[in-house]
Amino acid sequence: MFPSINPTSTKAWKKLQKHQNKLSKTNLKSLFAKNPQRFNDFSLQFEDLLFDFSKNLVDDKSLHWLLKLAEECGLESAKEAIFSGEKINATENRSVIHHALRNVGDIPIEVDGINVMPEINQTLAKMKAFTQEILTGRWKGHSGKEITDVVNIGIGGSDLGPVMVSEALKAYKTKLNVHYVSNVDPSHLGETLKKLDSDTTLFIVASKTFTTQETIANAKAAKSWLLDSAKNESVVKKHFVAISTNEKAVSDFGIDTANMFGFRDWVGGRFSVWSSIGLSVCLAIGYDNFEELLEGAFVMDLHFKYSQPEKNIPLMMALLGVWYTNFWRFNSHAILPYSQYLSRFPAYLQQAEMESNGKGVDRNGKRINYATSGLIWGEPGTNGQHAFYQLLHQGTQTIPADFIAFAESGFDNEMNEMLLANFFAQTEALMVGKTRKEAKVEMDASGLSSNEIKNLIPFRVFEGNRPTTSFLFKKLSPRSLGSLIAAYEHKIFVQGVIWNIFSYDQWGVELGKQLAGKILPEIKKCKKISSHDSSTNGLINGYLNVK
Ligand code: G6Q
Repeated sequence: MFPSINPTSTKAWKKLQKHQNKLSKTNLKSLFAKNPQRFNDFSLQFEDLLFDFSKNLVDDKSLHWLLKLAEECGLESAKEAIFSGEKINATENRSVIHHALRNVGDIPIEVDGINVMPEINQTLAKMKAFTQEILTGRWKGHSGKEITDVVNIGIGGSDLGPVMVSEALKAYKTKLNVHYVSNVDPSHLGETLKKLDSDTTLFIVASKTFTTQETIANAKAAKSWLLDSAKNESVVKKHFVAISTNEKAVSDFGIDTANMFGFRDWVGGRFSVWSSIGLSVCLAIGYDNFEELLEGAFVMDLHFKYSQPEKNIPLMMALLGVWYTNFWRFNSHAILPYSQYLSRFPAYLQQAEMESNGKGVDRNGKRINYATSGLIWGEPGTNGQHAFYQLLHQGTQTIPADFIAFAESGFDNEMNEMLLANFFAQTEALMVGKTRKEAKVEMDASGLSSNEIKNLIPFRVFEGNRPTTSFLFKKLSPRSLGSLIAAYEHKIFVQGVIWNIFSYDQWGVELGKQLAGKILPEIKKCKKISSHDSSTNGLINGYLNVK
């Protein structure tokens, strides 16, 4: 296991504290003025991705010490540990090798002395064959009709990845309509089923554990819906398949285990889109495109594994995050894709980053006294511009943001250029702002009186100096998306190493589940409750009164 190091005890941490103090006295505009080569010095190219981090509050010295920080925190041995299958998810005694799922180079990766690649390749072959069965119409529903609609029932990691990727790659859509149901709110399944015909609908129950309350409740309701029209339990095998690690529970549910797609406990839910959890993606975009998604992630894995630190995109992403979180005390980070296709990407990253690195105890079980993951949030541009960008530009908090765009759209070029003009303009505006002088010249030109100018000027000034990172891809394709997701995964890993936390467990989601399990039988009894705090009692009793 790689060493557990308190990052605040490193030499680099102290240097960075001092340096931040110095750098806070300058601003982005002067950093650009000082170095005409700044864009060249602080941007990287990877395949068709131009990664521009020059509009960040960094200089050579900050990068030097941030790289040293990663080194002092044992990043190299941590990388060795994750890629070689060591059980770095120590609180669950598991390896963390989701990268094996996209190891298209087929390099052997061992867990407990066994190469996992043959099993992964077998599962991929099964997914491919199944996708072909459905897409060619060889697989028939109980009344002999072809499948037209697929409903993936899953939640959290068994939903967010597949739904995000299917949405992002809609341009590659097959003839199937793929729907996603996650919420135990009955309206989610109910509204989805309203549009569907049970003869032509296939359900994928996606649950690593196959015990998740919401998923099992939705799957049972879907089964009743099917049986309402089909009236015969034997039809279940034609309309239900499962993705799980729990064969017994799948079989107990009534799903033929021949139609079960497995994966292993070394895949965390939020990193499972690459596994058989991606079956709905295969059906949504076709198997070949799913394979390209894997390839895109694979090449990013190689880039992360082997590129020099100064040229390593995920490493830079991680270091910038640590720099802002721990040294500038910026506690939120916006994800702003200039692509409607990526509308679910911020939500996906919310889980990936916050569930992984939203931790307050270090790898020795000790409470930590430095910040870890801040809030991750966002919406596609330009919609966000007409909503919350006000705060980004003139609010009291500085919120570093990732801007993501694609040069080609596949649709109207004129509109796409409008979108891109906004993408370029926003990062520029956030950086340069608008001085009093500039605001005054502008208002003079618009014919305002000097009194009006005097009153309005404080509101028309933009301080600027708000950091952004731009990701400009040529095209949104399965390959580029795979690389983008994998880059964020590696960012999360690096940050977890520096923060000295366990990134791959999620104990924080347990307490609420336990309490819900206790409350459900209580509300079923329909009797006044007094066993909780007065607020919870009051709410439950309020519900019982109106029920
Ligand atoms: C992700 C989490 C969590 C998980 C869901 C669904 O990393 O573990 O979001 O994916 O709770 O779990 P199941 O797949 O077991 O239903």
